[in-house]
Parts: sequence; structure tokens; C-alpha cells
Amino acid sequence: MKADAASRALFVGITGREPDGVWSAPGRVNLIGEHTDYNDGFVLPFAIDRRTYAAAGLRTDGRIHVASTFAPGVVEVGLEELDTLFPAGRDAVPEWARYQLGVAWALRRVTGVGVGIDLAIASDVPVGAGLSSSAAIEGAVAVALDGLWGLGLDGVALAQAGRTAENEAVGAPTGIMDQLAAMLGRADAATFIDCRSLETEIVDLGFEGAGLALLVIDTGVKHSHSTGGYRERRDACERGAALLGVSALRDVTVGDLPRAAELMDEVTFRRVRHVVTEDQRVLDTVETLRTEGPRAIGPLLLASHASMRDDFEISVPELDTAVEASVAAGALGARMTGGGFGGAAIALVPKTRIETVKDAVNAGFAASGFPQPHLFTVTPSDGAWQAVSVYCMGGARDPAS
Ligand code: GAF
Repeated sequence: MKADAASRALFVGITGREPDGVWSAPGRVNLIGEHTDYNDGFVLPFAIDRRTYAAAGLRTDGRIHVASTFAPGVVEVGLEELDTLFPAGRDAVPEWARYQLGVAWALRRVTGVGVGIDLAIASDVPVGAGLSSSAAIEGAVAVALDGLWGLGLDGVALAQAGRTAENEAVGAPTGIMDQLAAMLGRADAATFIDCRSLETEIVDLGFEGAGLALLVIDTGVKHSHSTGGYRERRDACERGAALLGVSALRDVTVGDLPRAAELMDEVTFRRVRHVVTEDQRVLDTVETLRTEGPRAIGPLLLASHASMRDDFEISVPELDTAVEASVAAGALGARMTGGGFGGAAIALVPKTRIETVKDAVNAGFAASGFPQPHLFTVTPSDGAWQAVSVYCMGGARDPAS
């Protein structure tokens, strides 16, 4: 069953009635700009054609009931209890429910509005693949609550509520890239985001016209940003910024790196160098897309991967194999995408070479003794929008209208 129908069926199963509507938000691929968002820097993600759906309907008793196809059961709380659960009491909430309840808590905190609601989630965004399945849940719930609570918030405000949920209800110290990408993406384009001002610009990708496809290589290596490496990298960036006397690494340029090398230990310096050079690569990628088109960005993707592998040290052997094998077989560029320590790599591939590249990646994994990766192409797609008609009012409606 497709995820939109699955969310609706789950809703009917737990409530015995039709939802007031079904809302959705996509996963994302980050084309370039990794670990720059929480350094106030630049990112260039795009929303993908894999989405999470939230079937939702109002209740009259001031309670919120959430369910998900990810786990059995329904979690039920009173809206006023949310403030006791988040952030301090989140351990009392099953992890899968923290995303949904966390967004309700964040929106209620900001707007003061809150009405009882039933929410049922289903998704076709692969979990743990570095494609931001969590921001897709947060985005779908945010647009559902915005609609049913009549909040009238814009995409940036809804993304900020998603990030609050991720940081404080789930406990992952992430930046805002994934939530903004899920909210503001456009078909055939990437969203260029200045993570300090939160200004965004749509940048045409033109993959189709250039005869290119974007291949995702999901290594199957699971990661979590709530623990360990992600937080350590964030701490190193903050340490580096403090030693350089700036509020965030966004304020450091490539020309400042020799001075940085003198001020800090070697590991902290390499973390700083990744972020500073990655910010520049994002700017260069935007410029290259505009002036030369997508076929010319391959070297920037490869340089980004090398920087994450060598300086930021967030790659794993499976991701390196994915990048090396795909480029050797004809990809124009490739890199790991997302927070790292597992998840997926992306490869920009001429359509005529897709099967050759897939075969080469599979062969590379087999030769290294890794389990076979999951390979699929994605299309740059629209961000969160009301996906399916309001069922109880009957009839299909153009989702984009
Ligand atoms: C994860 C985080 F959620 C993002 O905020 C970002 O930091 C990314 O890792 C790394 O670029 O997806």
C-alpha cells in the first residue's frame, strides 16, 4: 500500500472515522554543504520524490493521539501535558512518537494555539538512510497542524517548529537544513539556504535537460544524530569558532585558515577547515550551476566528499566505496550526503550510464565484503503541501492548489 493510503487507513483504524485531511512532506538529498548549517553557513539541499504522510483530524477533548506505521500502538496525551514531557520528560515518550508530539508542543509554545487532534503517520522515505526521514515526519505534522489549527504560519516558521522538535523533543542537536528543505523545496530545483539569515533562493538544477540522474546509494549502515559523533563534531566547530574569536565558523574564510592552524590543535583545525572550505564549495556550486550547468559540478561534489572523509572524518568505508566505484564507472561526481557515520551517498550520473554505475557499485560492495546497498534514483520535488483531498468533503483535489 502506498504511504498516503497507509496513513489514511491507519487513521481510520485507530479512530473509526475519516481524517479531515492528509498532509505530506518530503525527504531530502543534500547536494552539497554538510555540517555547515549549525555553523550559520550555506547549504544546497533538494526535496525528493519520497514523502511522509500525516492523516489528521480534530478532536473535541483537548487530547492528542498519535500513531505511526513505524511502531504498533497509539500514544495519547493531553495537550497541557506536553509541557511536562518536553524537553525534560521525553524519556517517558516512545522515540517514534517524539517527532509528532514534539511538533505539536513546539507549535503550541510559539502560537499559544492547540486543539485536540488525532494523527496517523506513514512514510516512503527510507529510515536511517541520511535522507531526513525525521524532518519529513516533522514537516508533514507541521503542515497538518498549521492547517487544522488555522495557524497561517509560513514555511520558515513551520521548519523552525520542526527543528525545535528535533533538538528538544527528540534530542538530536541538528541544524535547520533538513526542515527547511522539506518545507521549501521546488521541483527540478535545489534550495540555497543562508542558515544565518534563513534567506532562501531556488536554484535550477536542470538534471533532466542535461541527461543526468541522481542516484542514491543507501549503504544500509545505520546512524543516529542523537548520540556520539554528530555532537562531537558540533562541539569541535564551536571550539574552533571560540579560538578564532567569532560567533560561528561562517565568519571565517579560506584566507583565515593559516591563522586558524596556529591557534588550535590539529584535529580541531581539520574540523574547521572542512566547514570553511565546504561553505565556499556551496557558493561555488551555486555559481557553477548558474553559469555552466549541472554537468560541471562533479569536481565540487568529489572535493566535498574528500573533505568529509579526511578532515571532518564522518565517512565510513561503505560510503567511500560507493563514491569511488560510481565515479570509476562514469558518474560525474559523488559524495556522502547528510550527517555521516552511515546512511547514503549520492552520485550524479549520465542517464546512459546508470545501469553501469549500479553494477559497479554492487560489485565494489561485494568485493569489499559489504552487504549489498539499496540503489535508487530520486527526482528533485516540491516541498510540503497538502497531498490528498480532504476526504470527508469528498472528491479529489489538485494537491498543489
Ligand atoms: C543532519 C542534520 F539534521 C542537519 O541539520 C545537518 O547538520 C546535516 O546532518 C549535516 O549537514 O542531516
